[in-house]
Amino acid sequence: MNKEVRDTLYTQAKEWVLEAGVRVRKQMLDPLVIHTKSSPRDLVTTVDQETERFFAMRIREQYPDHHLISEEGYGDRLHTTEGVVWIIDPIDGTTNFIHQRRNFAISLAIYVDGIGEIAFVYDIMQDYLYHAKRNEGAYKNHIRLKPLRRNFTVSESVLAMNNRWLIPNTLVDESVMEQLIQEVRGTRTYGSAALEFCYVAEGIVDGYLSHSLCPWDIAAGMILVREVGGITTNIDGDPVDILKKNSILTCNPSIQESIIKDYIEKGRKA
Ligand code: 2AM
Ligand code: CA
Repeated sequence: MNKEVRDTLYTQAKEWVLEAGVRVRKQMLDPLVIHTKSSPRDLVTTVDQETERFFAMRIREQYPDHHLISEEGYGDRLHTTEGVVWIIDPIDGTTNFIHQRRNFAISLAIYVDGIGEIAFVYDIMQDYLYHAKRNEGAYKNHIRLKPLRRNFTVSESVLAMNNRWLIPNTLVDESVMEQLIQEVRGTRTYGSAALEFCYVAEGIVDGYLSHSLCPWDIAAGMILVREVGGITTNIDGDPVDILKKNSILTCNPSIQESIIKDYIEKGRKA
């Protein structure tokens, strides 16, 4: 994709993200209509659905040859990353949206032949727009994010992770994760994967670990983290498959190897 085409696409996507933000803020004034999906913890509101529809209709009309991967059913079932693929979560952090009315975001990424070209994560309530174009750096509103700090250890880091790592799970022995939590300066749980990626990119946390995330939770965040020198893999250090669910470690390179070798590998369940 040449620069001119990409810049036009970026401008259009940005306009839609900001417009969707205005709509969400307005819709929040009315009572939310909430449904459960796979479990009582897996929630969706009509705002999630309407926001996704907003994007899907515009993309399909303006770019009929582009593809869409998204959470709430308006997307395509893709088996390849060929072509231009929009990857959208209309509301990332739906539990926060419902219970806290903050700490949720619109996540929108555009991949071309599997390579992340454009990213937006919009924290609607704070009015923070994180954005990036490949090889042009990452920004929070008009401020360019700095390259990630280097040469520090796990004991000097802050990690984003949730407490599911401490309850019986199939991935990593809980006692090993307890050791990791004891070693770091602190842990934080924000409840929006897209924002947690932004915080890694911003350097306010040094890594984020999750058991299982979908393409729309990570697609934009991975681009933002990459643009400041961070790395995103699964928890074994292997590349992420953007078409599937993955375990996730997005991280500052200074501590990535140690988190995998000194902790995850030691407690990895079969
Ligand atoms: P969502 O709000 O768009 O569903 C919460 O820790 C983070 O994990 C959120 O980004 C949430 O995205 C994501 N997530 C993915 N699958 C989930 C699930 N089954 N239940 C709750 N959160 C999920
Ligand atoms: Ca969502």
